[in-house]
Amino acid sequence: MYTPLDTLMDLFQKSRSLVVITGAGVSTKAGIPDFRSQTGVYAQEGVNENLFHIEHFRQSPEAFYKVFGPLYQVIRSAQPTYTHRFLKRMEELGRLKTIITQNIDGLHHKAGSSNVIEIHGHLRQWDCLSCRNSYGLEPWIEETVSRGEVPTCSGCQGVLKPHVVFFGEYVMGLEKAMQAVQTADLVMVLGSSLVVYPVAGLPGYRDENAYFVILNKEPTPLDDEADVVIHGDVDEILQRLGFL
Ligand code: CNA
Repeated sequence: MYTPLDTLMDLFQKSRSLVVITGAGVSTKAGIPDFRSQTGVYAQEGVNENLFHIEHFRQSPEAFYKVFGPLYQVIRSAQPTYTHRFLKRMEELGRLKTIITQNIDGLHHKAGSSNVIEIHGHLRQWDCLSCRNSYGLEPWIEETVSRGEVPTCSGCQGVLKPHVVFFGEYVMGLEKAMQAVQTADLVMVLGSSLVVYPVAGLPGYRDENAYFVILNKEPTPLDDEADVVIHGDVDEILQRLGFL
C-alpha cells in the first residue's frame, strides 16, 4: 500500500526547488520548548502570549527577562537537531532553495545553512529602546540575560531588547519570504502549529502546481489544504527518508 511517507519520498525526489518553513517544533529535540505543546512555554504558570507583546515588554521588561532568562540559557547551549542538519545537507545538494524560520534560536545558522530568512528575528543583536544603539552578542549581555535580568545600554542606560519580533511588531523579510514561496515547486512546513500570522499565510502564496507538505506532531489549521500531512516527530520522519 502507498503510504504518505511514500508520497513524500516521491515529491522529494521530483522537487528541484524546495522551500521549507520551520517552527519551534524543529528545535524541541534540541531541548528548547515550543510555545503551544503541553510541555511548551505557555504551560508555565502565569506565562501567556501577553508576555511576548511589545507593549508589555516596554512596560515591564523585568517580567519578560525573568521568564526568558532560563529559556535563553537553554538556547545558548543548544545544538542543531537531525532536521537542521538534514536541511543544511539539502541546501548543499542544491535541492533546498530557502528556509523561512519562525525560530529565534539561530540553530539553522549553527547547522551551517546559508539561505535562511529569520522572519521573527534572532538573538545575535540587541537593540537599545532609547537611543537605538545596537550591540552584537557580547558576553556581558549573555550573562545578564542568562541571570534573568534586564540588560541596559552602556551609553544611555536604556533597556536592551533582543532583535526579535514581539507580538504587535512587523515581521522581518516578509516580501522575500513570499517571493521564495512563489518560486517553489514544493513547500514543506516542519514543526509549526501554523496559527501565528503572517507566517501561517505564506503557504497560500505557492504556485498552483506546487506541492504542499506538513510534518508536525499535532494537527494544524492548514492540514486540509496539504497534499501530504504526517503527524509525528519531524526528526524521525526525515530520518526515514534516509538522505543523511
Ligand atoms: P508553536 O505554536 O509552539 O508550535 C510548535 C508545533 O510544533 C506544535 O504544533 C507541536 O505539536 C509541534 N512539535 C513540537 N515538537 C515537535 C517535533 N519534535 N516534531 C514535530 N512537531 C513538533 O510554535 P510555532 O513555531 O508554530 O509558532 C511560532 C512562534 C513560536 C514564533 O514566534 C517563534 O518565535 C516562537 N518560538 C520559537 C522557539 C525557537 O526559536 N526555538 C521556541 C519557542 C517559541
